[in-house]
Amino acid sequence: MAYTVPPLPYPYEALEPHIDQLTMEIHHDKHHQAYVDKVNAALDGTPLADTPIEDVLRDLSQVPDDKRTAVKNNGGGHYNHTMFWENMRAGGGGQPGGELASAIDSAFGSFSDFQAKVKETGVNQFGSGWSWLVLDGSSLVIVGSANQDNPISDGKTPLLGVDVWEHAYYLKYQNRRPDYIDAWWNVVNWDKVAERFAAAG
Ligand code: MN3
Repeated sequence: MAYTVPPLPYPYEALEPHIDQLTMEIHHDKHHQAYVDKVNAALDGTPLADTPIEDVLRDLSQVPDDKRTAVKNNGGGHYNHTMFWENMRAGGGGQPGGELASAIDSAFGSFSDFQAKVKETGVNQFGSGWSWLVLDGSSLVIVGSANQDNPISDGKTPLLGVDVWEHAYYLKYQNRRPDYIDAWWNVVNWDKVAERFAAAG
């Protein structure tokens, strides 16, 4: 079964005014679709074509040499964006509760220190990439990644990722990546992040 772009779990305009409708349309329908088409083309006819994408990315050494870069980039793009859509919602934002909140406080000092570190990592990511909250063993850490690399390929479990590619914000924020990240906190679906945290623990 080839991979497919999952439908957005909310309307394109649902994240306004923080993420504009046109950005969501292009990002979901064009960018994500292109990653899916390209990873499908790369894996077509290989034994990995029926493997869940997270299992492929967890061990890229299983991918034939001549396809590995295409799969890392486009399979990563598929996985990262699937997570990204799920980790946002209309009327999101605020702060997490429960065990995730306590874990963030003990790892980073406070929720605002956590936010500052995610932002710093995203702002300082040179070129295209992501800023991630991940579980590394039992520790919460923040890491950046270039392009569509995903921490899952380094043995970590991603819980939350901010897409800092220009295509994620340029129409509305132009060069102002810091402003985009500030606004992005208003659409985070903390229930979903808590679910990932609970499943990984
Ligand atoms: Mn993107």
